[in-house]
Amino acid sequence: ILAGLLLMQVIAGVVGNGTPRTHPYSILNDPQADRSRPLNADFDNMEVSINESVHIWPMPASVSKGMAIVTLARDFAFGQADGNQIVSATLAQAFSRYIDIIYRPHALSQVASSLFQDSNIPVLEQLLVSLDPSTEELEFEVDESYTLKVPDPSNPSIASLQAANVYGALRGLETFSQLVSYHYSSRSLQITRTPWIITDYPRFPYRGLLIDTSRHYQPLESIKRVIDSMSFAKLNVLHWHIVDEEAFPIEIPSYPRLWNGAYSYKERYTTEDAAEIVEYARARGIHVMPELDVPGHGASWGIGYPQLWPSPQCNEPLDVSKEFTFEVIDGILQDFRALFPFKFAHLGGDEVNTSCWEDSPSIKRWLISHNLTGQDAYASFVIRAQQIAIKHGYEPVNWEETFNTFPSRLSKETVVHNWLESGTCPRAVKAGLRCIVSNQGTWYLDHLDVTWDQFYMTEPLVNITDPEEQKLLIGGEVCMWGETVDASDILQTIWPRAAAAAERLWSPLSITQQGSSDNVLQRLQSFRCLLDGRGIAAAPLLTLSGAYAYG
Ligand code: CP6
Repeated sequence: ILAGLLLMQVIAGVVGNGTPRTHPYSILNDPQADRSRPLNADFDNMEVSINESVHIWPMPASVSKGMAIVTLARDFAFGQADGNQIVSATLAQAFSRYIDIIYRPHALSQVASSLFQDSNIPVLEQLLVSLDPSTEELEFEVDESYTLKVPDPSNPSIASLQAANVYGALRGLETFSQLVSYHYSSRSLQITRTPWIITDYPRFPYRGLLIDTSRHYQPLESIKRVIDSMSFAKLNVLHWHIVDEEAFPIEIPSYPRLWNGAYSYKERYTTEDAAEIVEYARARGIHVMPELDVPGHGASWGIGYPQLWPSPQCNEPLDVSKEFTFEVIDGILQDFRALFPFKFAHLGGDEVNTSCWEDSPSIKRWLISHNLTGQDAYASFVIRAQQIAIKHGYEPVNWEETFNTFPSRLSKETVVHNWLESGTCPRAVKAGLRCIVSNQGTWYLDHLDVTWDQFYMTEPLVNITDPEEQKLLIGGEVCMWGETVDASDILQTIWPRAAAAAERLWSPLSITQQGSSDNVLQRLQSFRCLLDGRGIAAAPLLTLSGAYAYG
């Protein structure tokens, strides 16, 4: 029956709010509720002034707004502009998500359904989306631009959203949802400051967030909430640091004992789980980049395959002297290729201490016979892992130590991932390599003393002036390492500070370079409330004493 209903909606070309919603926890269902007081009396003094600017986060590239107002029709719906076109499955899903988002806090609209549509205010019946013929495939650098008009001048009862493809449309739907607010006394959903004309596109194609499921396992539902919240901030790459020395939680069919290194049988991801995460993210315009951090962070691999350990006293870096080590990497990357369609795979390469190799007699003999120092062997390990990744169709990303130690040996396809020094990306792009900024001083979310404005003020292009070099800086990523967070606190540790970086990565420099002013703070406060309203725990920006939270 559900499938039939959905099909009918798809045939009709719209997915919308045909019937008014009730909320299971509505005051209407509460036998204790005091019904003697008119509800609107409680809320009238909370009326939002029509002159108050509507807050959008991250700020679009170009915004023009007016002084009028529209109210959403009771049966407001999303649709595709060309009625003959079949609604894309991705778009149809997004329509239903955004109808839920727009209506979720408004159970009270039921109370006075006769007032729901204020006849003095123009009514917006539909948001119609037009897409150029497009692919549903989520490719890196897919065009995420859109133009949103509310209402459309050609027809005041509709809003229009134009995008090159469904992924631009997703960004535009998010912006549209941020324009809608609940108007208490009339019990209506309104968009103030119309007409809006918003033209928007991202500043950088790579806007990432790292999560780490090795230090603490994250249940699928926790990862999905992270993905939901990323889409609200227009972040588009989930860097999944799946495995590290503490635990190996993912199933690798080619080497089925690897996930013996998980914390427990429950704290693991099957290949189906991973595929579910990838599809969940894709439907929200988010790429998933898996990481295999070699050779330094691999101790957990040896739980299932102890021959990967250099010696009983030395569990990492992985044994550089054995062919088996590279066979396992080959098997993992082959299995990854079937699960993770993103063009990049992250191969780690950070924090490699080679003294352990030199202390292991068999590896020391191997080093001598191959005339290699520990550092040489580190470089050749990373290069070989890169070649395996490239063979499987991935372009490799590596942490900056690889570039800092042996820049000329890295594949030209390498993306350097900064974390240590602010000068790394300027040097990497000068050397012709692409680079991602994750400055640990300002973009590491596990550093709780770093404030939102430090996140906001981190400029990826600092000290990169040549336009050709600027193009190689593909974006940035905030990092939520897992040592101190699990499902109980990951969201409020990520948010709202990650949002500050998200605006830096999405909005034009002309907007963010004006700095972390009170205006920006107010808008970020609104975004934090929006997250909380959507069920995403986001921490307060201000404490009650007025000091900034986080330092
Ligand atoms: N794990 C891995 C980590 C870190 C890195 N790699 C890390 C280092 C320093 C800080 C935070 C995280 N926990 N595999 C560095 C890229 Cl402050």
